[in-house]
Amino acid sequence: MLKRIDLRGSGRDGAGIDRELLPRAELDVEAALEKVRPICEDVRHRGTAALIEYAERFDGVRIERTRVPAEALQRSLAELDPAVRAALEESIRRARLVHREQRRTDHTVTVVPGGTVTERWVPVERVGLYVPGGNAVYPSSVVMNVVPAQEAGVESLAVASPPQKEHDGLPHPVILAACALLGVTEVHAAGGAQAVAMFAHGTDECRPVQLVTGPGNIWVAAAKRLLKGVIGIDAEAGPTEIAVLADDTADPAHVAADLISQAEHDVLAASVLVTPSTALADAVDAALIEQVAATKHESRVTEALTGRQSGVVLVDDLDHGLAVVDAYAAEHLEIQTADATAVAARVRNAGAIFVGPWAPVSLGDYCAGSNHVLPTGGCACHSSGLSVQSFLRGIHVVDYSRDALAEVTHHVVALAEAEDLPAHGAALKARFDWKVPSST
Ligand code: HSO
Ligand code: ZN
Repeated sequence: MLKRIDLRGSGRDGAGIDRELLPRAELDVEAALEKVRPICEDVRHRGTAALIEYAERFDGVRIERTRVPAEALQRSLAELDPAVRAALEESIRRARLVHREQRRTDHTVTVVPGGTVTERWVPVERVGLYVPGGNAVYPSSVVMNVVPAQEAGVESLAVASPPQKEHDGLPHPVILAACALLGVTEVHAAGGAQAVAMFAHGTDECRPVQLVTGPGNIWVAAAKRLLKGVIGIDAEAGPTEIAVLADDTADPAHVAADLISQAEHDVLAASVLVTPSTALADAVDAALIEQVAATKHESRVTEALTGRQSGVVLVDDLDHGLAVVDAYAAEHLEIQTADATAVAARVRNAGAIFVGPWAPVSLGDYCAGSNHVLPTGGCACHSSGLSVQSFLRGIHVVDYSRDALAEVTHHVVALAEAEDLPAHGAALKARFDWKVPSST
């Protein structure tokens, strides 16, 4: 079922693997920019009136305001399936345990006697979180975005999600219930690019935010790219991806199930198995054929697994496999090998690593305590997933005494002159009655 890429004996370490052998799908966000620009401008000028019109045009529903009334939030929570409520509560509890530990404390370094630099960690004051509402309704993503923001100390948090025709123009009720469980009180029925513009420019119902996070479709990605600068944004999320590094100790049925689990998201999702064992590759393939036939979203999964972006990579040994998974830099990487902990410790590039037979990616999607908003498209080689840090800014606070400044003035003056910026040096000299040289 999966195409096979045989790197055994090739001497190839997998460099460029995602460009040639397993090319990741790319969305043409640039092309969407031109469509999104007038929508964002319109929201900037006409505010809520524009959002109401776009709800009718794009979501097919008449709304009177974007702000979801408090009673609707409470009603959705009251009507939530108790099993889903219990699961969300556990997901939130575990995520809080992990993210609380990511908080940072201010740190002061005494550079010289009387001269200190403190790094002060300050949360962004107001954040907008976008939650998609189309094919994918992911209350778990509400948890993964809201929990780190709250643990970072963000004071004001607003959620936007598309108005749903089936729900009287309110966002999906499970999204509303998740917001209520998390203590989010400001939710707006707004979707697509117009929701990002609402966050960026503000309306009479929604104060502008400073940072927008959360997944979304191509229009949301284009609006984020367009308005970056007016607002901060998180990374642009691409299709989800799973790589499994496995040897013949792995259970092929479990490996197959995990590959299918992420293929279920999207026809463009990437499922990659890297193994030195042809026996495992054969067994996983057989298990895939059996399991895919029985899975609910069979056609989507089949398209993802047979797409150019998915496949089995045969490698010489685990060292070779590690080089390949590092080159690929998967969003999610499972290690299903003997001594998985030691193998996992050697991985350099991955959004998140799932160690051994009892840590499937689906656990991390919902209830491990880890965050599931992770770098895709190979960005795991330079970026991290969403965390408390994503909502903090480190501000350097510089505090020098007269003596500490006097002692370093000649160095500042020398560097300023080397850069032909004598006024920089003069700013220090002026404090010590140094004569400012005339510029002849
Ligand atoms: N695997 C997705 C997150 C998700 N899975 C949400 C299920 N719901 C990207 O990490
Ligand atoms: Zn998932």
